[in-house]
Parts: sequence; C-alpha cells; structure tokens
Amino acid sequence: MGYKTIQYKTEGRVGVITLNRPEALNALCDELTTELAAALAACEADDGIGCVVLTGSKKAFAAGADIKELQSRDMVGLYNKDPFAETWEAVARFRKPIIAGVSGYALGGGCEIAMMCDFIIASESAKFGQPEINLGVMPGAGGTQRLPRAIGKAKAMDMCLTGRMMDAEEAERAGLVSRVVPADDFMDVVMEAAESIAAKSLPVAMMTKETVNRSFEIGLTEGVRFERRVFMSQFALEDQKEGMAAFAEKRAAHFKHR
Ligand code: CO8
Repeated sequence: MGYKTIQYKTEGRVGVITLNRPEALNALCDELTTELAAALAACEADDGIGCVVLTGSKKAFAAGADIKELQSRDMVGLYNKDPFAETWEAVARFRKPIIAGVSGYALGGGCEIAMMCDFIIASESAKFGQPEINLGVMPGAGGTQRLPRAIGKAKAMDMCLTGRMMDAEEAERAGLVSRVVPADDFMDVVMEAAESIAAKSLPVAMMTKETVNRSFEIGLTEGVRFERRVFMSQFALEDQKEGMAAFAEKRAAHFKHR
C-alpha cells in the first residue's frame, strides 16, 4: 500500500513506521492516523515482523493532533464518529512489541501515541508535553491516564495544568522514557533494541507485553496469578525447550516461533 503521511519499511524482522508530515511537524491529521492504523494492521498480519519501531523526524516525533483540523470539530461529530476508537487506539491495541523512537517534539497527541507504545527511547533533543490546556481543552488520547501512571501525580498534574515541556533528561528521571541516547546514535540504538526483541520467541514476547500491561489494569494478587498461568503455559512451547537447551549447551537459541 502506498502511504502519503507515513513511511513504512521492514528491516529484517523489524517494521519501521516513520511519521512523515514535515510541513506540520508530523501533526496527527485524520489521514495520518488512518494510515498509521493500516500500517500497524499490516505489521500485525505479517508473520515476518517481530517488533515495530514508530518514529518521526529529527525535529518532531509529532507535535500533537492537527489543530487546524480539530478547530472545526464539534462534540456530536466527535462522539458519533469517535476518532480514538477508529484509529488512535490501534497503537494501544497493537499486540506485538512496539517501541517509540522520539526525537524532537512529542506534544499532546504525539506524547499520548508515544505512551501507547511499549517503551520510549528518546534522543537528547526530545521534548515531551501535554499543552492542550493552552488550546482550551485537556488531553484526550490517554494523557490524563497514562502520564500519571508513568511519572506519578505531581509531575503529571504539573505537565497537564501548566502545559510546559519536559526535556529528555527530565523525562528519563521521571520514568517516561527508558533511555536517552545522543542524537547521532539515536536510530542505531532504537533499531538495535527492536532487533533484539524481534529475535526472541514472538509468542513469548507478546505474552510478556500482555502480562506487563495487565499490571496497569488489575490488583497485585490477580496480576501475579495471571502471570503464573501465562508463565506455566509457556512450558507448552517448543521455544521454552529450545531456550533452555541452548543455555545448557552453551549456544545461541534459535526460536522456532519467530
Ligand atoms: N497541528 C497543526 N499544525 C501544526 C501543529 C499541530 N499540532 N504543530 C505545528 N504545526 C504546524 C505549524 O502551524 C506550522 O505550519 P505553517 O508553517 O503552515 O504555519 C508548522 O507546523 C511549523 O510549526 P511552527 O512554525 O509553530 O514551529 P516552531 O518550531 O516555531 O514551534 C512547536 C514548534 C512549539 C511544536 C509549535 O508548533 C507548537 O506549539 N505546536 C502545537 C503543539 C500543540 O499544542 N499540540 C497539542 C495539539 S492538541 C492534541 O494533540 C489533542 C490530542 C487529542 C486527540 C484528538 C483526536 C481527533
């Protein structure tokens, strides 16, 4: 499929989706979120893909939803044809591992889409923010829920109420990003992480993702019980036999279900 607002390529077992509206700092217009959802569906369906990287340009991961498009929206239109359910949630619903590689601005919906990914690797130049309050609205794509879970109430309130930006160093300290990388090495490090994940057993990686995500939904006792059941079920996989045999035989594991 030919895309206009994103680029999609595969590198080995990694699917790389690059947001590509440089004239609008990758603002997330309807066409872009529709194309993003379509690319993710293609990655989900492709057995050759074990991990996805979602990234933008050097200057912007995404500067938010497209304000010029949002400007003329009304409540009934948004409610009746919910853009979140139709396209935005495709990132949160994506079942394979997905890494956000953030360089430059990740603001509003851009920060929210990055937080829907499994983890964020940031370039030193990254800037995160939920500036919606400056536009007379609040975050609407998960920001009020995922940000406090990631960085705690004090910083989340500060970000959402003042609309200020957070640089990469502060974002790492606060736990929003997993690593900060010098700008020159940024994409190499993101791809290395993705390739390492894509070399694992895909069902085990997907179960791991699902189980970690469960910890945000349910209490500890239920969460630990869920983990135990999934862990035990993995002993039915050939990949468990291979992984443990490879360790015992001092060789690299070659997982079948990749
Ligand atoms: N929407 C539309 N266009 C944008 C956006 C955006 N979010 N951000 C930047 N642009 C455009 C600018 O209008 C400009 O276009 P033009 O050259 O035609 O005037 C071009 O991109 C370059 O931008 P700037 O000239 O402003 O670049 P600067 O380097 O001076 O500033 C900033 C960069 C600080 C990132 C600035 O562009 C900015 O503040 N952008 C808006 C950030 C923002 O408020 N984001 C939140 C948007 S609301 C949101 O995300 C709600 C999510 C809920 C989901 C909704 C689902 C339908």
